[in-house]
Amino acid sequence: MKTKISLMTVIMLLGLFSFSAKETKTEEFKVYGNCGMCEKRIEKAAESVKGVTKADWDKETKMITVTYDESKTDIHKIHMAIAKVGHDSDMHKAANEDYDKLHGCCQYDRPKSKANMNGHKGHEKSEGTSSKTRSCCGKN
Ligand SMILES: [Cu+2]
Repeated sequence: MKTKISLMTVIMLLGLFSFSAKETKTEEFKVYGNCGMCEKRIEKAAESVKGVTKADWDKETKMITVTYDESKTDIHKIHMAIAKVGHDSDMHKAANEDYDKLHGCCQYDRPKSKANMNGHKGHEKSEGTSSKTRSCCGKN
């Protein structure tokens, strides 16, 4: 009887242990960009954050899926790292100067932001059809 109880305790402890050791989290959010070059840049930025084990951006849906260790980083740091290389996410906007540093064709239409956009008409919403993907960076 006694051995049975302690065995159960061990099993329960093991279960608890493996559960708490697994603090990885997967999240998906929007990151603005255009092409394959953007994809590499965005994923590299996300993966450069300590604790991120996987980052995968889709240029069609503009969604990034990141897997990270919650005990080492948080989602804000990932958004910030991406913004730092010039890409807006739905949480953090890139600085104008970082955006300007992007390769010409990577200068995606920014989500409606403050003033200084160069009067580009007709591209307000890119939601819906994905026909607007530019292909100036070659192999797509
Ligand atoms: Cu690009």
